[in-house]
Amino acid sequence: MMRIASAFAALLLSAAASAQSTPESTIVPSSLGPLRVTTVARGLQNPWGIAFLPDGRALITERPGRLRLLANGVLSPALTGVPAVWAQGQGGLLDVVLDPDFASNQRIYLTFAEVGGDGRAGTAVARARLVGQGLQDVAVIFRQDPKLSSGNHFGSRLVFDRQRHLYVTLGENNVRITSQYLDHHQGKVVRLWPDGRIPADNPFVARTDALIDIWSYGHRNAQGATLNPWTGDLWLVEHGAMGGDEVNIPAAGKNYGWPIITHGLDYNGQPIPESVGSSAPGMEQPVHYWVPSIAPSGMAFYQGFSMHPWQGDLFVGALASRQLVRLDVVGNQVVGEERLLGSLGHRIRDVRAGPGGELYLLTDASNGRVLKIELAKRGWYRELHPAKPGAAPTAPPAPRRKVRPVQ
Ligand SMILES: [Ca+2]
Repeated sequence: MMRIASAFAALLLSAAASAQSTPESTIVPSSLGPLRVTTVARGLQNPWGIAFLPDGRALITERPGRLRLLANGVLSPALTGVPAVWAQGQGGLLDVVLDPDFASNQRIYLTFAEVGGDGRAGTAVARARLVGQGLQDVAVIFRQDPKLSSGNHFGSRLVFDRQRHLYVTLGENNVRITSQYLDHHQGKVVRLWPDGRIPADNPFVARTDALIDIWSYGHRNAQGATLNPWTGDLWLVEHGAMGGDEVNIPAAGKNYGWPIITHGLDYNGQPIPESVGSSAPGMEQPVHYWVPSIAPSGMAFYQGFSMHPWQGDLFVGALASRQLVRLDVVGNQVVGEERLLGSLGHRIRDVRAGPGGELYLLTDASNGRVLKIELAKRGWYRELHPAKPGAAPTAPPAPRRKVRPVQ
């Protein structure tokens, strides 16, 4: 019996090894040349965030509450020390990012849904040190207050800027009007120091009627955010209801309008009850929006090889439309849009730039995957110098229009 069991185990191991040594790869078209899509790993349960370590390994969250390491196509068991999460609906273990000084302090940051005494949940942020196969010195540095979610709209992406402010996107917990309440964390972006302290130059620090960690408000549910590497500005994508998904560049103290203004409708096809239309004084317009909805999630600017055809482009993962969206960006404007990977049918949860100038995606499924995306034709740009990781670019990408203009 033991012999059969070990033979079976050996067979499994050999099957796993062969799966790793011959990763599944496919070619799909794009306006900038064919793309190679490679499955780097599979078997992840609703993976949500991926963060690359300096040594090339990657941390990946799974929404039920596991954090795993990916090394050479092999997933580790769940790391120890991860905070307990409320894995209901859209809640669970969500984003992961590294500290800007990870190489010296081994710190990472996680967002997760945390339940309160009345059974409602909110977004929380923990930081910890990654030591071997576990987390140590785990501390919760932020809690959404109050907790209003019964399973919807947690946000929640984490982004560091160049001054080491930590931005956290917070969903409105599906309680629409709270996005406009400055004494609520719902529908906000907050700006913190890495230990949870509040920067003295946050926009509402002088207000007695506002939470002073708020950076911007009037957001619905921002499940994607990233730093524009050329401007240093935070960019985010947020879900609309029926239409009206938005790209915004949240500025200090500004109101992005939800639910008072929106380019979409409620799910029943009627106007959002609180809405006055698509614009109003004192409320910011998105830099780009989608009708019908694509359900945007993770996003990343491409900053790889300096002359790469993707350089300066913004990639957005879409859940509902099951695509990778490439946006042509000039300055703070979106001037073109291309839909990619639609033939593969994956809900795309996260998009990150990888260490070798590729894009990495997470697919949202019970058997979720890590996909690597690259231009299939290895052309002249490969000869050029790659950008140094973390280095400030010397010049913004030249303005250009590569695909059809946005209507
Ligand atoms: Ca808006």
